[in-house]
Amino acid sequence: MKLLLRDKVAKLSFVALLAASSAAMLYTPTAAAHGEKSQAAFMRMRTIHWFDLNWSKEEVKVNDTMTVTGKFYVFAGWPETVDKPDIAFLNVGIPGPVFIRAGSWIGGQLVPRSVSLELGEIYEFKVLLKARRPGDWHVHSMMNVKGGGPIIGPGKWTTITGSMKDFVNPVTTLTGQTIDLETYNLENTYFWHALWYAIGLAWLAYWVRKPMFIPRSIAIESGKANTLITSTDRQVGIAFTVGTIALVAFGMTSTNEKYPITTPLQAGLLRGMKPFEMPAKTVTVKVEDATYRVPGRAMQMTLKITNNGDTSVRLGEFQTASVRFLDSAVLEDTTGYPDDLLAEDGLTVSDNSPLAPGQTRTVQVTASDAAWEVYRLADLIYDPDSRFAGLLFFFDESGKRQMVTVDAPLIPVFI
Ligand SMILES: [Cu+2]
Repeated sequence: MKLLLRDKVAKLSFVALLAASSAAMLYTPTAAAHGEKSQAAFMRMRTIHWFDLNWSKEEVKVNDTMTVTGKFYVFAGWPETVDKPDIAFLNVGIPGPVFIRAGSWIGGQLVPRSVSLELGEIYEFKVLLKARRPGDWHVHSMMNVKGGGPIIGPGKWTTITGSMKDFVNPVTTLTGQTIDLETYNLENTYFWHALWYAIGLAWLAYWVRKPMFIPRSIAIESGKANTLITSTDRQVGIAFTVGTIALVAFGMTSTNEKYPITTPLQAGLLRGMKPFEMPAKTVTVKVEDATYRVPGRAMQMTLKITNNGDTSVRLGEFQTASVRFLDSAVLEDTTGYPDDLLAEDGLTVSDNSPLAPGQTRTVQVTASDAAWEVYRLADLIYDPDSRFAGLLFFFDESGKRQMVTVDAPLIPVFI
């Protein structure tokens, strides 16, 4: 009696677990952000440096499009622990399909598939997005690197207005038929899912009715395993097998008849992407030392800057992991860069007077902002290889910009 009760409980728990796990698969809650802050700081600082980002709209209606454009520098000092971007895919980081990606380009070339990127090069990119689901969404640029994971760029809040009911995604197939990908053959998808689900449940229901677990174990141990399966069980088993094979065969024939022309999903790798040429560098920078002061949330670098050009220059910006530290006396942001990633006055230079051609000057540069902690970049100091890297932007008298990269060890200071 006791045994039977225990078996019933076990059966019920099994069914409950099954129902719960199926329900969990169907339940997808809305996520507002994507854990960009929890990605290791060294990944954001030493892999892909995103800059000159522009989100063409802050508010967009369902079915309207917007673009995310900018440039990214594939860091020359790519960490050894992350696979090189030999196979990479330009993407966007958004909470699910709230936009559809209508197209993406690197260096003007359409990149619907993976690309091979060269370390030390700069590339220009553009992603065209079409609004699908209303709401406030954080839209990031993103590079998926095989063996490296998704490398996320800066995110900006974008609002989609309107109603998802109105969303359409028409495409013309190679056979000249125009279909709406949003709803195309949806009934068929629902039908087949429901059918296989029902068959699966029927199969389980048939066996769950019988003694399970403990009685079965006892029967097997006492050498009565043969008694567990009746001839009806065998017939049912055969019926399910034959039925499944017949259903698959029928599905395949009817699909082939209805759609005689199909092409496989296209994959492959695009090589030789065109890099973006930045103006020639005339400034050289040597990092003498760099420290991060934990209590002050500030990074201090001693930089030896040499100007080999023919016009004087000033340091206007330091950027790392998408956080921009500006010296407002030299540079003000007019692009609407996300506030939380912009330290408008976060860059202090001990002497930022114009550095004349031919001159060398050693300066103390401090990049301070709550972003070090908020974006968890300071976690870097707990890495076994605690290095930082970033982009320095210098501006000459006519406002022309040049970019210099820095890459050096970072020593934490706790007092
Ligand atoms: Cu985000």
